[in-house]
Amino acid sequence: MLPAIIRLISVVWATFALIQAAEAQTFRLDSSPDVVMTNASSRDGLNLSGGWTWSVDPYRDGLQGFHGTAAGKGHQRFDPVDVDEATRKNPGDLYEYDMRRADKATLPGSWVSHTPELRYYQGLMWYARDFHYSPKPGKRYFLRIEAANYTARVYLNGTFAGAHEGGFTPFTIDVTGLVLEGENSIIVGVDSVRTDQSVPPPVTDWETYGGITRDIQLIEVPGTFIDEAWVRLTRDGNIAASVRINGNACAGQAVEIAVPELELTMRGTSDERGQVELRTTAPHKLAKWSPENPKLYDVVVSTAVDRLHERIGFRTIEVKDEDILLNGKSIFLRGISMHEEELGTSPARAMSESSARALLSEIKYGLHGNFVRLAHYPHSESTLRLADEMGLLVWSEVPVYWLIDWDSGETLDTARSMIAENIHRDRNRASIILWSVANETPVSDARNRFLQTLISDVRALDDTRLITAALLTRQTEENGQTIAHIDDPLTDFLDVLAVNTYNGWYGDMPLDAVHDIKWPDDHGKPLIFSEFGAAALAGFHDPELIRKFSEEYQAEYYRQTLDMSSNITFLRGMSPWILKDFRSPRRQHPIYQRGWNRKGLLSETGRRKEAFNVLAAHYKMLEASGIAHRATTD
Ligand code: GCB
Repeated sequence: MLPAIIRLISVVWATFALIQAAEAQTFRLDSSPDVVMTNASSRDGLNLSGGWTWSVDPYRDGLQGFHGTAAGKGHQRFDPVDVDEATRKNPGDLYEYDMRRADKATLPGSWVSHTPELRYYQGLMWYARDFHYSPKPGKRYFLRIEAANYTARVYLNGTFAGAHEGGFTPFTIDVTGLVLEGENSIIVGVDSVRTDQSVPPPVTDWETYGGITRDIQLIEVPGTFIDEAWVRLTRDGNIAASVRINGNACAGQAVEIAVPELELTMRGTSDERGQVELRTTAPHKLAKWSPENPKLYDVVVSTAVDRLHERIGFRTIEVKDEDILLNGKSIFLRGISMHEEELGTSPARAMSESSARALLSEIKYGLHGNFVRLAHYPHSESTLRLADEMGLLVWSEVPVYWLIDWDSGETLDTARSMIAENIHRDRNRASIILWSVANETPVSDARNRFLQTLISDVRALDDTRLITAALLTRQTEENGQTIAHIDDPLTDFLDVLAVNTYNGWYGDMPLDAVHDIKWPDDHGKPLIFSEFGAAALAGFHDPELIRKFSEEYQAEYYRQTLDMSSNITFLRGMSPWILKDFRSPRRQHPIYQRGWNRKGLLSETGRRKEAFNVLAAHYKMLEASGIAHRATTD
């Protein structure tokens, strides 16, 4: 018999736990975006991608006068004035810009491709375009920009409509009442400059690609609309749905979710916050999504006045001891890392669906892969949808990279918003199995606290995926043997351990010693090699010796590292660095690099290097030997 006080404590605790569970069901945080707009591209409205005029503004003259006061009339580039007409009327007026007659570029795409002078430009850029529209009474209107790098200010018909920080996640601004009948003007000021408080910080190992790099859309929805629908398979075999209605009449709405192919319908009524949580046992005939069978179902969410379509795959992902289980079966992740940068000699981060398909096809069909690490920031929604369709498992991450200002509350808020925007946008993607909160960050108490906050946000927003971070290791020498220790304190908070390891490329370890490194199994958790790699200039062969930057060196590095990996009993996957050579201003060897990080297995134009074949052969062997799906449960 428990003493009364202990019973009381357990009752209070149990009640608290129930409340906690109920709160977890709210599926939103303070850092969640006000408007999610699930499957935004399927919504009515107007795609505003295409021709925009641009005006470079390195001194931010359009925002501020030279004594720090507000910009004067002839400088306000957000003002939709027709400068030519205005100066005809008042010939004495002085304008030192003219957005209507400025040069034109096609958006989305970074300004690096507008003109060669902008190749290394960092600063403010103004973009403008006009569009014709007829807003309908009772409808609501939103401007959505899928990505503007790094901060953006949006003006509609001269009125400031909203701003956003973060170069890789979407933002949706309510412009109901600002859209006019007939001609409209939209002007966006995009500033690529990052400070030490930004995420990522100013120094990275990739090209910044300032500008508007993903689609721009004017969205039209009913006054009360379905803002978000997250539909998934839970680990206990239910189909669960969380829906959020936005609008004055959001409470008490009858909501229906149908998966016609499964003859499944769920119904509920939204609460006072416009939210509804539904769940039902998954039908027996449900075909689970996997790389081998990337089955997607049409899902229709409806209310009396709105209807939202999605394509969703259902699968489970979990960890059991040192295994990663996809649909209950142990899986080995045969992956590669990839930046959001299209093939070609002058990429501009204009990642169309066909550019993404070309790269993902090299992974799936060229390398025999089943996994991609989308580094080092959220990639475009269309790439994720493609991964769903093609059957590639995905690691998704936020650019909490290298040296973040761990003590800054603002930086933490920025990172929290980013991860929330990413998760809200992508929670319906079966392909994503891992959310990563950081890459190669230096251990400190402040950093640990920062990352633990992100981890608990991720757990609150998504209880169906696994959490990881790309960590660094500590190496020791014992009796002539190199031991790699994974002793970052963050390991306690991660579901899957991940490390970047570059022995044989960075440091002075000879190549033929790499295969012999030992990896003690100290955590009882699965490990992924989130990076390893060596650089080679495609076509560079030195007949005399195996040397850095030659294809032979890179290939031998892969052989050695893959050999090493085969001895690690708790290794469950890898995403070597990297699929394709990518732009990086840090890399300036005049012969081999010239602004490119050459660790790609493909050159910038897609030419396969020798190491590509080494990894492809390894993955083919793993696939054939069934290591891809080693049954450990049922
Ligand atoms: C890393 C970083 C990655 C770099 C890579 C390299 O560890 O995570 O962003 O590009 O190394 O090439 O050194």
